[in-house]
Amino acid sequence: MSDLKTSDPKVAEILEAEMKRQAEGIELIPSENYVSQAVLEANGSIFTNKYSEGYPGKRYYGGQENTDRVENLAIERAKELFGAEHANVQPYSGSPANTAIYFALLEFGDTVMGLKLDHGGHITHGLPIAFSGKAYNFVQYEVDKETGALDYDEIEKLAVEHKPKMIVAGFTAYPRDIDWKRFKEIADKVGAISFADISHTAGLIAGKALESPVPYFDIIMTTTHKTLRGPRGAIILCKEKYAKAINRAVFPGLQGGPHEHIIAAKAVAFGEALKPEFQEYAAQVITNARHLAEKLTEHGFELVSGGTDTHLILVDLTNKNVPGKQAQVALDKVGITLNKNTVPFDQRSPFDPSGIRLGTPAVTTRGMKEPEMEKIAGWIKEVIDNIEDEDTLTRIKKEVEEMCAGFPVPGIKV
Ligand code: DSN
Repeated sequence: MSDLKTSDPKVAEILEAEMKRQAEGIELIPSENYVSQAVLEANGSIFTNKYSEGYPGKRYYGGQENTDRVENLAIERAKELFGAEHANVQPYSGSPANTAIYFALLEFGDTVMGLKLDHGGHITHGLPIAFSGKAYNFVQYEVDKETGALDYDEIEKLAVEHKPKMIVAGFTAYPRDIDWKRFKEIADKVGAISFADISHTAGLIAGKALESPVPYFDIIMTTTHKTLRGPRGAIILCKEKYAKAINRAVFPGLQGGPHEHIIAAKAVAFGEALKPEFQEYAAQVITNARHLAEKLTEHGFELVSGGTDTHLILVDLTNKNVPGKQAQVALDKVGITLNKNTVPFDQRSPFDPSGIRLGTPAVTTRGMKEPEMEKIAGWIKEVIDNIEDEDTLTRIKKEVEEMCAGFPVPGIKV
């Protein structure tokens, strides 16, 4: 950062502080990860200088010989990675990508089914105060109260009753694997378009650790910065018959110029995910999550659905008498970062919910394995049991830093 340090020491200092925070702490937010130095370099590249409205071969500005090459490379790698017929790599992020999908395939007011936010869905899956919930007639399905898992018979019943034009199978706080085939059968039964939002698990699917919806579903969207370990952004994959509508909805329907520096970084990340070692990574993410879940359970924590099949764990802290917000703040103090989260049928507010959400994509990127998961579970227990004991928190912070020093973060030299 030598140029930045000279030209803008204030910003350089903030970036250095953030590097230190990322390197010295344990990142358990399940939607976060550490990208490689190569992804960082493409992300911070001179493509940020270039406008390229349109698509490769059909742009509205000159000087596109290199943007076309990099965008085509990202498209081809995305298709290969997921076995998809068509890929659009331009969406700025998950929410605009989901909005583009609705805009491409629905009329305002159409009936759509999506998982309720506090049951593990997303704001773009029909939250009443969000654009999705206002523009479309969303029918929200829930998880089962007893098991905390999806009840496919109930989803089928709702679909038969409401005859949605689209069914969204998308998840941001759901720890279990998805039966894509069953979802598709339900969609087919009522003539609905099937749309999978795999933002959280895309890296595990690309790494062949979880089953893919691509063979079954019409449309798939994923962000690129979670388990997929790329830059912040999104892609849309679909069957060829939807390609034209999707492309038109992304540009010019919703977006202007694509961010080609991000697209270059997406190409790099897809290239990395195509390598065999990414499959080892994906498998270890799940092994780590299962181990962490097991240890947390041994420490008396109640996990929604009883465990995990993925990278993500949702803990209901009600039995510990500690609200999610207080837990998040105390864990932040020791350098363990996770997020407060509602649990299904939560009696508390989303600003101070009953649960915490955590996951293993970032710690696995650093090379942490089962022994480290055991330590992390122990520290979480100690913090929750001694939430106001500053001495304990100070000691744990030091232990966390000592462990982290042995696991460098890609792209960060502290
Ligand atoms: N904000 C993302 C997450 O943390 O899951 C979803 O968009």
